Amino acid sequence: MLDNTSTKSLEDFMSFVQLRSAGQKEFHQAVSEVASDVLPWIRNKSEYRDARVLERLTEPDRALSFRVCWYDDDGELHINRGYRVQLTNAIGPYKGGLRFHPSVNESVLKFLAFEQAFKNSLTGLPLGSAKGGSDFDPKNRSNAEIMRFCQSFMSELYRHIGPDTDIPAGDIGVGAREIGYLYGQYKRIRNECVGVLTGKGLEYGGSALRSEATGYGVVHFTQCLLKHHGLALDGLTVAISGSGNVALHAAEKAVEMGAKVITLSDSGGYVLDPDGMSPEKLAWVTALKTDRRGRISEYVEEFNGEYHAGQSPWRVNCDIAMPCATQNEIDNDDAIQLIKNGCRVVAEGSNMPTGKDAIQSFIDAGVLFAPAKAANAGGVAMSGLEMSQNAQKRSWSDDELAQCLESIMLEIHDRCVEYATRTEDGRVNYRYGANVAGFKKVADAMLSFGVC
Ligand code: NDP
Ligand code: 2IT
Repeated sequence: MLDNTSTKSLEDFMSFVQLRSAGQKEFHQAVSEVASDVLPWIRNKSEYRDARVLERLTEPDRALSFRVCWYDDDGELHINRGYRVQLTNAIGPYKGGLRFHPSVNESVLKFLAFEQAFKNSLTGLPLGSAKGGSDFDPKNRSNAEIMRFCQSFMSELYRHIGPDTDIPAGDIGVGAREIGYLYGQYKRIRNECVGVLTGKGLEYGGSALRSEATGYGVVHFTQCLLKHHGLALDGLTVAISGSGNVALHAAEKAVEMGAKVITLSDSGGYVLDPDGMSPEKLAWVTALKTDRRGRISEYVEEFNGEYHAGQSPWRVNCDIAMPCATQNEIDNDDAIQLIKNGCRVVAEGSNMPTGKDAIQSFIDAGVLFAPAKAANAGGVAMSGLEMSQNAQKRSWSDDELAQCLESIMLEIHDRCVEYATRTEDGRVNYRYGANVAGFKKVADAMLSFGVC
């Protein structure tokens, strides 16, 4: 066992983490990004250092993995691996999404659960942190296959979750359809109608605005950041990656607020529409992706524009970049190109889309950088409000929830600003502010519990 590494350099701290989680590179990346801000902040705060709070947070409360067997439509048996990483319940029950994607492994879920701890803390709501999912690939699977997979997955997961214990939700590959199948199976097993999942359908206990909340929240946060620096969204050009839940709702809200959205993407490539995407064009993409489950390349057959196969949208001229697809979408070369092309703001819709050196390039160049744990927290915040509605057994109106979302995003912005460092010309370092503000609440709760 290494000495108390909270008192040492980032390198020493990371060697402690790497020793205990060999090969988990996404997890190391997420921890290193947080530790590079939190370690200097706790340097003269012995209460956190002596209790080794940051190190304890790098060891999940528990990480479960389980076998998931299911039959495809041809009667062939498949075996996938299911996971739930319960990172900390210091400030509330474990809370975080489920991801179904072939890239899912323990490292990816530990990074996502680690990020979730600080994000959930920033919302101001009593939400602990977890993440789960499977290496199951839902692409090109029939509804019946998705249903059988979800039923088999929940047949094990149900024993580890509960409305006051752990409340999963959606993420990549898990949307309204999957949440329906998962909740249906939970109900069959437990014979209980409770708020054990969020992102539920409106007919069976879901919250208005949950599906929109992450993307809308990214745009609300961006507006707060722009306003704080004397700027406005109206008339700015936005490049967005992804064409799933987060990307399409971010695009919709950005257009509503007067911005011009010129790109969307999927894992095949990106489309550039120099005229900008209207609400009608975005509605067409939503139908393409949710009803027909088609490819973004079809956009240019329907509308004007260019399709760039195998590329991401970071070579275009834009004022704002909003990565909304997956982790590590923007490397340092992309960052340098975006800066050259006039990008002034990066707002992360996806989790950890920007590499550590790319973040530093943005900050050094004076680009305003909104980290995921702050900018995309609207989704889990609305999940928290879904839990409150389920506990009260009532539903709040669209207007009430829209107002709650806007004010939560403003509060998150202001929490970041309160703890952030600033450049000489007054630009806020939101990465630092989000990491420290997110850490402080979880750490203070952990200190109250003693050593556990
Ligand atoms: P969806 O499954 O709805 O959409 C994901 C999008 O990203 C699709 O367009 C998909 O393309 C693309 N994508 C996924 N993996 C890759 C990859 N390896 N390379 C290129 N493109 C890829 O997921 P969400 O919109 O819900 O999630 C997007 C991001 O936002 C994730 O990082 C998620 O963790 C984060 N997030 C989601 C929240 C939510 O409430 N849903 C809340 C907060 C964050 P294709 O279809 O071709 O795979
Ligand atoms: O990354 C995330 O914040 C989510 N996928 C949403 C989690 C949730 O519990 O709503």
